[in-house]
Amino acid sequence: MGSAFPIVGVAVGLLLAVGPLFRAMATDAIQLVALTPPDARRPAEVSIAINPVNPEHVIAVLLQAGQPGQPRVSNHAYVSIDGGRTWQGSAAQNSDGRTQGDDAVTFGRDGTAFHSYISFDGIRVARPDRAWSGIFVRSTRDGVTWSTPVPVVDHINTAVPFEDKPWVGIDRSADSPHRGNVYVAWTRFDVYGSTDPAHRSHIMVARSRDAGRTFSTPLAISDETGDARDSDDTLEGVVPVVGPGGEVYIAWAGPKGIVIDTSSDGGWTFGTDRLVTTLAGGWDLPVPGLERHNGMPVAAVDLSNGARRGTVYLNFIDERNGDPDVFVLSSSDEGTTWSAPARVNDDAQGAAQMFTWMAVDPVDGAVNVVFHDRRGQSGTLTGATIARSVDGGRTFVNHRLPVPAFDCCKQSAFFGDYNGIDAVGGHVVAALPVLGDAGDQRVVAAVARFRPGTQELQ
Ligand SMILES: [Ca+2]
Ligand SMILES: [Ca+2]
Ligand SMILES: [Ca+2]
Ligand SMILES: [Ca+2]
Repeated sequence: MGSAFPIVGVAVGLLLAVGPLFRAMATDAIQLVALTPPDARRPAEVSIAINPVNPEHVIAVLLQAGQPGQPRVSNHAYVSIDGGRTWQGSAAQNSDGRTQGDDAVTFGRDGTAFHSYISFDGIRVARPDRAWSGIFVRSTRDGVTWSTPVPVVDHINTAVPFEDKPWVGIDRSADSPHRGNVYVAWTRFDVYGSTDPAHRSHIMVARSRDAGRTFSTPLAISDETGDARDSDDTLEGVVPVVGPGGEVYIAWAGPKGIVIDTSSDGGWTFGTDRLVTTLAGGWDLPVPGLERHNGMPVAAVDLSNGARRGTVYLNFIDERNGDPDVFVLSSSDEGTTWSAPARVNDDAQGAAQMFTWMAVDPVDGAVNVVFHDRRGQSGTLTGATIARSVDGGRTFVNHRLPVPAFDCCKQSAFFGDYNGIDAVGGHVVAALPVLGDAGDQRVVAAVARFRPGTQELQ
């Protein structure tokens, strides 16, 4: 199902203004294109991955509201073979007509991509007609043809417990004894949204040692549980990442702040959770005009052959300065000790930054971050920024994306939980939802090509 359709990429704004006056502006060389077609309904929560074998091949996955007669919300995959300039998309399999979302995509070392997502029905309903709660993984070589989705976990005729917010990570290191392992981590709600203190949230992990064909029994790795409300005191935000020696890092946000747990045996056992940082205001950070906004942590490891190979990075948003700011901190000793957080956005205080995501380039080790940004705007007008560090996350250069400022407040927009970004060899592709003048929501891609290891845009 899901016919492919071509999308014409549109280079916007300053690309056309090539006068000498504009050449010095950072946005000159950043290209903004449509990722979703005009008939995509409320696309959001996009994850994006660049193929390390062929960096012109890029896959994005996201959720979209259904057309009449289709499931309420379902997921789609979009593919580019020209580095992110043009895209074509198709709907994911959804034969049960469930609600699908929380998409994540990651490439393995050999150019196989894995897509994880939730697939459910019947939450927040006392006696639903239909109920399911599953997490699935499928794989692809080209982004067009996908394997049959494999359940990591799937409850039939019930959404208790509710399995939520998964992320997929791959061991891509040639030196790892566990290379090729596929890890999926997520939040298990005893009862989703429950205020009963007996109902808890847990961080779960499962692994596959056969390229996603089968998964292990889920293992609870969180030493302390959270509540089940889907807010500050709920355990959420896992992004499993793997270091050069196969060490697995899983960080999440909860009542104490961001904690991390690690595995040194390929995901068979995990250890004692360690606190990385407190989160001022928690991870649930409401901002005007958005249905939901959070600062859950994003993890990445430097797999380059540079000086910082093996450094673990965490990216998050909190309100330690009084309003939402984006931060990055790092560990060069496998998560034992952490640097002080560096503020990524370089504006004065007072404006909200939102929906951060981070990619550490496996070629040059640069740290690339994307977020929505209200700096320099009045009220709820919103733009977007990518920021890049070539000094191990200590300092960042901010580049305003050529996104026309849009007003979230005309409608309470649902952007989900995250944006997408990936980077290979200085080629950075970010994807995020924006609103048009008529309030129409679409996902755009920003393509930037930096000279590897530098701040210089090509
Ligand atoms: Ca979500
Ligand atoms: Ca643990
Ligand atoms: Ca909060
Ligand atoms: Ca701010």
